[in-house]
Amino acid sequence: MKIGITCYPTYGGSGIVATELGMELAARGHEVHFITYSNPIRLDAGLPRIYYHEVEVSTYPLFQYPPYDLALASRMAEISEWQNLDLLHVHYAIPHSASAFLARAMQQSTRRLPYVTTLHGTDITLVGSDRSYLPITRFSIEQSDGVTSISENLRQQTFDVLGVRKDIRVIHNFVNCDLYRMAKEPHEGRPRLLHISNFREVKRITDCVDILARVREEVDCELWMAGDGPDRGAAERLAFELDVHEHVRFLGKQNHIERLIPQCDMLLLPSRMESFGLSALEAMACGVIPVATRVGGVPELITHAVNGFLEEVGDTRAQSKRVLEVLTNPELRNKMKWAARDTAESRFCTTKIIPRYEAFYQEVLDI
Ligand code: GMT
Repeated sequence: MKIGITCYPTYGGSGIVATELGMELAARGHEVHFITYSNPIRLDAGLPRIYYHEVEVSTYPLFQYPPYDLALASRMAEISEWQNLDLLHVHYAIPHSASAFLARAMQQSTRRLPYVTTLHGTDITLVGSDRSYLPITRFSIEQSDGVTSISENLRQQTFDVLGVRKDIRVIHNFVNCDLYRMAKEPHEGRPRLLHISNFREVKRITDCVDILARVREEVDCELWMAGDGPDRGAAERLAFELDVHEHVRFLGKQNHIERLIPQCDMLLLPSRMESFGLSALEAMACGVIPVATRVGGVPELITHAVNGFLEEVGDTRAQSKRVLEVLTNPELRNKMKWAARDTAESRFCTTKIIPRYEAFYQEVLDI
């Protein structure tokens, strides 16, 4: 198949899933065309059958807000025609789904250009439910030729919050289990906690610092913070206030997260909301045990006290206790890290999930 993929190319779970999906599809013989405003961060554009088409948004004094969604629709329409694409697959409903709707409508009458929309989370739970975007989000989702959601919980929320009346196929996030592997040797030095995100408010990254301070009352350990975003300053300030700043390393945005994760012992994911929790899955594939919050689709991945822990949002005391439980009990740690790896391998490996996307595309094309 010839597939056009659009996503947010910057740091964020939806862009990562879209990029890795594209690369996996290309590895399986499909031709994949990324149509985005910059090169997706994890994209290896040197791979065979991968193409990148930039969306240029020109500005004009009249435009207080340059119309990116229109530039995207134009680019989608022309690339689809020039490259003879079979379908468009857009990740994150706003505004990509509406742009794909326009691109589809712009095709010559003899040409069919179906589009698939994948819902990732905040496109429904935060932005999509905002009154200014709700009608167009619902419309462009319902107009899609196929809709997928990355968890059962998000599927249900799309019905409940947005009132969408259309079938939605659940296709969970995935991980490449050959790339994301357990460390061969234990790392040197003290235990290491890890957090990975784009440091937005919804991620509650200051909770990670609070958890570190609590754990450090009993066990000497450090915290690695991978990523960047608006709440970094608040986390740094709290680290000073709690006198743990010497034990927190802000690593910035990381391109090879698969090299970083195996150097850590536990992953913290204290989010207020999480439709799935891709970073927890990536950690689990490396045998790094997650301590997360019981929100959204996370329980579809983590089974409490088996392959990770689930605690209430904001309860840093309970979350730090779970960290201590693992760090002070090598037997429990060993059992849980293998259970985590097994979950990733048996349910969420690319080998299991990518064929589900391929089958879904075929269904859409066959309609
Ligand atoms: O929240 C993020 O880190 C980014 C966000 C996005 O939409 O880019 O992530 C969402 O999509 C990921 C990939 O499908 C999911 O694993 C995350 O759970 C989801 N984030 C939220 O729901 C907050």
